[in-house]
Amino acid sequence: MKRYLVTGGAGFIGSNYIHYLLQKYGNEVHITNLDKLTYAGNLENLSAIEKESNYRFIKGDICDKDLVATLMPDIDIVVNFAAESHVDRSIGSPDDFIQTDVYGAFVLLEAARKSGVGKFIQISTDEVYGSILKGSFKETDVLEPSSPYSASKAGADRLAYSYYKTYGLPVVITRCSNNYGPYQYPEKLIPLFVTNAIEDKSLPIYGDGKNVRDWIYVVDHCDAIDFLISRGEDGEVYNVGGGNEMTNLDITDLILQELGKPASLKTFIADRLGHDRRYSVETEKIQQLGWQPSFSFVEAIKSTIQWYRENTAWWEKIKTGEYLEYYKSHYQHV
Ligand code: NAD
Ligand code: TDX
Repeated sequence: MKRYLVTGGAGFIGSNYIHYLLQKYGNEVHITNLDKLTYAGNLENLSAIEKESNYRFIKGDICDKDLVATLMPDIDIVVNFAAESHVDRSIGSPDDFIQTDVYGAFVLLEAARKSGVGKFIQISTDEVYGSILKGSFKETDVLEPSSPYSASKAGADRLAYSYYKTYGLPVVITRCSNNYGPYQYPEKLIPLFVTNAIEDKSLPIYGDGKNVRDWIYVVDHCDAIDFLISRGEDGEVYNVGGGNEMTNLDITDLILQELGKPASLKTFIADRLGHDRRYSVETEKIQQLGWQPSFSFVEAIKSTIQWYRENTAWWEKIKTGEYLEYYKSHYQHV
């Protein structure tokens, strides 16, 4: 039996990953989910599996050295999703990003080194490269992160590498493009626009809406991580992408069309500070190993939109209180 420590497992990708592992491996895995339950952590994402005997949840901070040190000796594989993950919040208040994304990764790496875990997967991001107008970034390209979020992720990414290089910790680093799917917090583009459109609220498009992102279905990302745990080489970085580059306007139009809502909901607002124009990663390296995404964008985006239609209770509960405070202060002019 493989014993996993999944950090940030109550968030969007982490919770999808826990579902993926349990579906694929059943009792062959044991999962410890360590999550601080920040505004982005939601145990409802895991209610279907919370009673499984090979799953346990621990509410705690990856920066808590003592707690992490007690958990690590029982672990074979660490998958570090825990992070502050929203670029806009990192512009407003970067502190937590530096703390969790960099120092938290350090605490995990240090404990993993001391107890000799078999594999440490650092979930990095394509944003560490910064923006590229033409062509695509390779794993060997220079990192030029633009936001406090991406800079903190770049710090953790290289720190993880240093633990391989210096101490021989079996680290693998993934740099994935923009994920979409169920359980994504409705501050990110797709769930924000889908849920706003369902509520007939405006869709706040930054700048001219022509920024480009590559979109990957979250289950494909989970599958790539699983693939790299067995096939990835220690000390290596792997780009992961969906091969679906679209402008934000394309995504917005698609959402409106799918929901049968009017174009008048589109509202252009002031651009995000330091807004990266385009992200694009070359995925040859992971493809050479034998992995590629299996979900079609057309199908998966439809089923994602459908999921938010069918699970209004999940996001209506989120879009209250603190969320509304953030929304009002961030989107003042909408
Ligand atoms: P998310 O914000 O939905 O979830 C983050 C989770 O981490 C939450 O459950 C939160 O409670 C937890 N957390 C935060 N600080 C913590 C701490 N100090 N200790 C323990 N838990 C803590 O984020 P997500 O979109 O699921 O992203 C997960 C990871 O994947 C992040 O590392 C992110 O940088 C990376 N990533 C995300 C995307 C994307 O498109 N969403 C793409 C590439 C990489
Ligand atoms: O209200 C909005 N209006 C808008 O035009 C929001 C929230 C976003 N946008 C634009 C900004 C981006 O060009 O949509 C695009 C996507 O924005 P986000 O959903 O905030 O994602 P992004 O900034 O691309 O970062 C995401 O992908 C990489 C994740 O949030 C990161 O965690 C991940 O590392």
